[in-house]
Amino acid sequence: MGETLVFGMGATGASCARYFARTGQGAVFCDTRARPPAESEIRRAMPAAACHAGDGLRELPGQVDRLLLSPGAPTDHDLVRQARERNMPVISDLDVFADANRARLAGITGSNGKSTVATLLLGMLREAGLRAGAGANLGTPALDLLAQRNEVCVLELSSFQLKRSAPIALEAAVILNITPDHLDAHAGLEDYAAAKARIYFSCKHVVVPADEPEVQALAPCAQSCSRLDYGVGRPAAARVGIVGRGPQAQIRHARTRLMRVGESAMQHGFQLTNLLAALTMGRVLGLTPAAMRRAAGKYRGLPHRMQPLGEWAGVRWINDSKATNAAAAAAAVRSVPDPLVLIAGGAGKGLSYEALRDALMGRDVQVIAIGQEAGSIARAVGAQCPVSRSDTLDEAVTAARELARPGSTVLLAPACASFDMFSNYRERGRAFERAVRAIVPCAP
Ligand code: UMA
Ligand code: ADP
Repeated sequence: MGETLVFGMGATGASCARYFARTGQGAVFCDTRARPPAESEIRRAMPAAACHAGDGLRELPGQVDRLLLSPGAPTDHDLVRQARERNMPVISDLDVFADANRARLAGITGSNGKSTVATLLLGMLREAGLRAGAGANLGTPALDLLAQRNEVCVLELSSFQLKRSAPIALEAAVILNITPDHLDAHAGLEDYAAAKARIYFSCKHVVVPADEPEVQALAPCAQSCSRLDYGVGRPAAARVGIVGRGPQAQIRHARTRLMRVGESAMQHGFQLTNLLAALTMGRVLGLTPAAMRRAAGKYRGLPHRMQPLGEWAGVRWINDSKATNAAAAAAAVRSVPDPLVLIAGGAGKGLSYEALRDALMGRDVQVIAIGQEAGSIARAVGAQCPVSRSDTLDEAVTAARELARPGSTVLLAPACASFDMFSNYRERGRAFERAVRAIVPCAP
């Protein structure tokens, strides 16, 4: 058997090195970056393997008989063209994972909410007594999950991962929503949606949000799979829904009670929708309502996603640094009351801010725009509300303190990537938290 050329020396490349070392397979590694982040990790795992960074590799090495593309590796690179010309298999780490995997698999994709639903579902599986792990886009690369010997794995799948892999045999799969994101890397919204739709291709139980027409249009009607929808409407045989209002409302599938809304902290708006998604996935995976209820009751959310930082002088501070597109920021804005001070901006993805503008319409809100996109944000939302600009996140926090009044919420929901000022959304969220703590000494 020949060797695999692994394109990408990041987290995925490193997981390939560990897996190939463990299974005694040969590999060569390359990356267009001059200093790929996981090069030393790869050299440690496979000391004999060649690693080519930057422009180092121009021709496919003779011993290579397949090309493995990491999710961020460029598909228009000459090495990819050469592989296709030679009819060489072009695969992903998920293809290698799927060949070796023996665990039951649940897949989650969507533009927003993936990590939240994946980690909540993981909690439900564990609460049900199953040995379960979660990974792929979530952080732990899929090949590293193999070493955990799980009974069930939750795979958070990005459009890049889905597009680069053969359909994965998933026991249950959901597309949470489809709104514009990553369009710089896809041919358009249709191409992006088509990549997401691949999650349903080889799936036994298809889970579909009832209130997302874009996803409804992608759900297969094949007899080979079952389908269960979820939404805030009435429950039915084919839908997990809600009866009643407020915390006492019952979440049910047909007549089966799954839990009361008030038993979870995720009681409103998109958080409630995420709870319904996880419950519906748990339901088709055969989990008991009691296990799901316990997990939902314990779930406190992930850092940098609507993370409350505390309250000072009647002002609530919330870190939603992970809101990296307009739809996410719009959902965040809709989930908090007025008066609102919104800090938004960062590095653009070539997307429109229309969704954010619509969410701000008629609200008592002041926007503080930051980063490269400050001008575009100001142009997009300036007709709806007052917009000021700050040069740094620290300055924006100081300005927010001036603008906020008792009862206000200050929300960081950038609607943008972070790469103009930070290395990722986590660093941006931590910087926000530090800045808030520096001026708000009473925050816990
Ligand atoms: N890159 C190059 N040249 C290369 C290879 C990569 O310039 O030859 C650049 C790409 O532009 C990309 C970056 O390097 O932005 C990282 O690419 P990678 O393929 O090396 O990424 P990994 O470190 O392997 O991480 C990937 C996912 N990253 C991306 O899809 C960009 C991680 O998702 C995932 O956790 C990891 O695999 C394990 O499965 C992160 C992510 O940002 C969280 N995902 C995007 C998102 O959620 O919006 C899709
Ligand atoms: P992902 O992994 O898809 O990026 P996360 O669960 O990390 O999703 O949430 C990222 C951000 O998206 C959150 O901070 C919030 O602003 C927004 N969000 C979460 N769930 C939803 C949803 N169901 N619909 C719209 N926006 C959402």
